[in-house]
Amino acid sequence: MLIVGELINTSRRKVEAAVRDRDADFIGELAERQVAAGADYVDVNCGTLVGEEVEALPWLVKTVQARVDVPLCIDSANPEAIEAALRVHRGQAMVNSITAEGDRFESFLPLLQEHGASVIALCMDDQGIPETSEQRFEVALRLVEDLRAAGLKPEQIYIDPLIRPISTGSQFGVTALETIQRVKQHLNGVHTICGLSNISFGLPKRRVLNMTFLALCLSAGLDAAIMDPTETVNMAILRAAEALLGRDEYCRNYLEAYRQGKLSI
Ligand code: THG
Repeated sequence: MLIVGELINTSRRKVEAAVRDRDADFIGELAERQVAAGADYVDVNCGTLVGEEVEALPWLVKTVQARVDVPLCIDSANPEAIEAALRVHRGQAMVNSITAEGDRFESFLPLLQEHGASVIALCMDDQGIPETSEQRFEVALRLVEDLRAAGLKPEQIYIDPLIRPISTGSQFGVTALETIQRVKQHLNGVHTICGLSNISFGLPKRRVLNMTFLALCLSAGLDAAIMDPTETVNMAILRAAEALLGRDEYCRNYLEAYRQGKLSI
């Protein structure tokens, strides 16, 4: 399971202040803590800084990569900000995200081709986010066909079913899980990813829902998660679920996590 650390996001007030002040220590430390906790990628998102992303996003990339040696998940809807960030990124970045919306697809595609980046593809198009898993899979299929026709390999593509809170629709958990299953079953080599914490929005004891949903997603075949790796409960559930689902040979990662004291819940 690939872990994308989500904490460097200006929707969090302290992060927004740090990015505005160009506080490299604060951002660097947040990156280090996530990588030490097990993040394989670090997400960088400054979407709340409207009109400033084109300068702020490449600053984030340089600041994070000065402190940690992992590739970044470059999280923006703005193609100019993505381009500026890709220009300064070292290694193979993950672009977060393309969609099947006509304008968004057209503007992001050449950036992926030029930089050889991986990409998260959201199950939405010009009609919005489809209601059912059948319809979300149809969008995923179209995205994969179009990305492959443009030269991307299946392994470079991460389909995100899009998680909507179960407080706003009781079937939204099932819809996401079914979409993950369909992609894994029908699209050979294509990866799945999702942001976990949205599932519990508007409900109490969110960690209970988040960790249970993480286990269910793993069972459905999820390959990667955008999450808070410093949340020890999630990491413990993750290692346990991997071991139980035969995704951890000789329970090696589970035992290693135990030795490092990382299985406390
Ligand atoms: N899919 C993809 N990208 C994504 C998401 C997704 N990027 C953004 C988001 N969803 C995942 N990232 C975050 C980052 C921070 C928080 C949640 C998700 C967070 N939230 C606080 C909370 O939930 O309590 C609220 C913010 C605060 O601290 O005030 O921290 O789904 N491809």
